[in-house]
Amino acid sequence: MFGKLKNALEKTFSKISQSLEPIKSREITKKDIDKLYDEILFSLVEADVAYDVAEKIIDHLSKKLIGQKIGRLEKTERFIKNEFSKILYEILKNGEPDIDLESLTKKSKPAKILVMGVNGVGKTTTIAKLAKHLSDKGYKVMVVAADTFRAGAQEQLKIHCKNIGVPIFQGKYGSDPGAVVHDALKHAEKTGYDFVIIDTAGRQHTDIDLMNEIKKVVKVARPDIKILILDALTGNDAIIQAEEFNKNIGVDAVILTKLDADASGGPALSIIAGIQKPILYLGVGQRYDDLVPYSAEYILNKILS
Ligand SMILES: Nc1nc2c(ncn2[C@@H]2O[C@H](COP(=O)(O)OP(=O)(O)OP(=O)(O)O)[C@@H](O)[C@H]2O)c(=O)[nH]1
Ligand SMILES: [Mg+2]
Repeated sequence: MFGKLKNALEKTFSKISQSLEPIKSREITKKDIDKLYDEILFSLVEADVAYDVAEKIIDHLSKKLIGQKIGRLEKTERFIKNEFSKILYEILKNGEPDIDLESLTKKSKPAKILVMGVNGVGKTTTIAKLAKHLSDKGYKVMVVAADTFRAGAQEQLKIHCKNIGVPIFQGKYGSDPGAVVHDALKHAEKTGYDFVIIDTAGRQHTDIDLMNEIKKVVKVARPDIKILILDALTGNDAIIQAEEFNKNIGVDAVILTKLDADASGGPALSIIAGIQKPILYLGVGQRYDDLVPYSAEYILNKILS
């Protein structure tokens, strides 16, 4: 996970400190940094960090370095690493959520979680992980298979639910997902569930009909939280997905999946920096327990450890 970015940063730290070594006797000037600017930018962009994020990191670093006096090489390298770590932490901290799923049950019962996103990002798998997580904590959870569109979607969720021991409310293929959700919620209210998690069909944000369809589901479900699933591997496109879903449906929080498959790290960092939404969890594998709460520390450790 994140090897490419980690290597790029390590190289950058030693490159900057080596380049600054000859000017030991005086303070670092803007001119010294300007000479290095393109090189640092290039190494970050090469590790798939979005251009504007890379610029933000370097601008911060420049501000910190200008006026500093350089000490021994190792000391300089440590200083640079420290400053990198601070700016990365600041960027990553923005994604930390001020909401948590469990608190939703305090204001509504059942608490309704709507999960949405484009095709194949990991919605159904993440729902199984979430359902298991909440059920393990002692909550009564029901999952709704409102993907009545893709062949096999109902069966896929049914297998997950059987594996984790959580009940499923299924719909018929081709039926209106809004109607499935309506019936499911009626059932859940009667039965006394704490959480209802709604799985929806994958849809491209450019598909007007399918975006209208999910608007209808939202109207019927009145979810307590609308979670957008984003695939860490999609990089910049994930930011566009977040903007479009937010504009059309409203996004309360994000879960970023497939971090384990992100050999680079740059795309994940760029998504976290770019989406301007709280990130609840990270998907870090295909097993049910491969879901970790998002924190700046977690990502920072993966990038800089
Ligand atoms: N490595 C890895 N794979 C994941 C993760 N989350 C989901 N996947 C895999 O991604 C693939 C698609 O997952 P689904 O859960 O079916 O995705 P979906 O968004 O429901 O797909 P549609 O319903 O077709 O839109 C599956 O092979 C999952 O095992 C993750 O965190 N890490
Ligand atoms: Mg699915």
